Amino acid sequence: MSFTLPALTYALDALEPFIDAKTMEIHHGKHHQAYVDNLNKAIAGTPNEGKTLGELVAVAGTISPAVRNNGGGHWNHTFFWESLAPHAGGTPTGALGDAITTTFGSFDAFKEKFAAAGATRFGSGWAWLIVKDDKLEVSSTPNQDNPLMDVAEVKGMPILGVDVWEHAYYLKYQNRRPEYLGAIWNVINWTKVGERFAAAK
Ligand code: MN3
Repeated sequence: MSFTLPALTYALDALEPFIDAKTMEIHHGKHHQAYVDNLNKAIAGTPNEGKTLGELVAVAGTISPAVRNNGGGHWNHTFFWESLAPHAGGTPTGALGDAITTTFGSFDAFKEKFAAAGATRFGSGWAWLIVKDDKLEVSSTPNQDNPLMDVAEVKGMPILGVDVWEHAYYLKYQNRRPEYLGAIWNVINWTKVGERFAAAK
């Protein structure tokens, strides 16, 4: 059994104008596909073949860099596509909205902290909102690492992840990563993030 690229649940141009169709086409169809293909190659004929993606990610520090990077890439991008939706964004409500206000002071303060985590991640990586010891926390990881990995500086259960690799925004935003991180709030699927929050508690 090998890993496969999950189909998007929305059209490539559905996140316009915030994330352009060409970026989505290349990001999902080329970059994510490559992580899947390279992960399958890296585990073929090894004891890691047949393990779940979650099992591989949990032991990232003890497996080959190819499995760590491509397994992380597959996990992170699958999670990212599900974190986004057309006609989404707005302000999270319910238990998640309350927890964000309690933890960060306000939704705007949270957004600032999250964007800062993404903007200051040197090189390529990810910004995260995680649940750690029943509390919300903002963190970031390098490359294709994530907070579920044994190697993560800050470990926890991710409920939102945003890709800050240049391939995620360069066609539209070029070097303006903060602008991309400002626009992405328009397409965050807070319903999904709220479900993850409920499951993580
Ligand atoms: Mn990416």
